[in-house]
Amino acid sequence: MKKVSLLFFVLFGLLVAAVSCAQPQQTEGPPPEEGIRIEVSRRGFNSTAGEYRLEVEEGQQVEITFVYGDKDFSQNNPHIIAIPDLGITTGLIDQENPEATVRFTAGNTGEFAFECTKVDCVGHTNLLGGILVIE
Ligand SMILES: [Cu+2]
Repeated sequence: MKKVSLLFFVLFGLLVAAVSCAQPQQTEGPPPEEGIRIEVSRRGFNSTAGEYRLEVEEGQQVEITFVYGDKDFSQNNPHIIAIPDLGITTGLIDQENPEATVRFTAGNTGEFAFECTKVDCVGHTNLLGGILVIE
């Protein structure tokens, strides 16, 4: 009888070990926020001339990558994107520097304009209607 109960405990132990090994690994903390990518071109933000709204949650860690979208254009067409009320600006976005990433925490709720500040870019008026909505 002792041998049987010993065998039972050994088998039970192996079963517990097998099950716990099969559990997927838990990662600590919430998953990182997905980065937001917005194409910037003479056609507008993501080819949207006029108002372009981007909504984020209050308190969210925001990462926006602005991507040069004028590669199909005959000339280099540099842009600089700013969110003036949040004191955020990219460097030059052009053929040589086709991506610019900004990171910030979405603080107070509200609507904050973002636009191209390179006034001589082709299609400039299509890049004046960005609105970051923090809700
Ligand atoms: Cu521009």
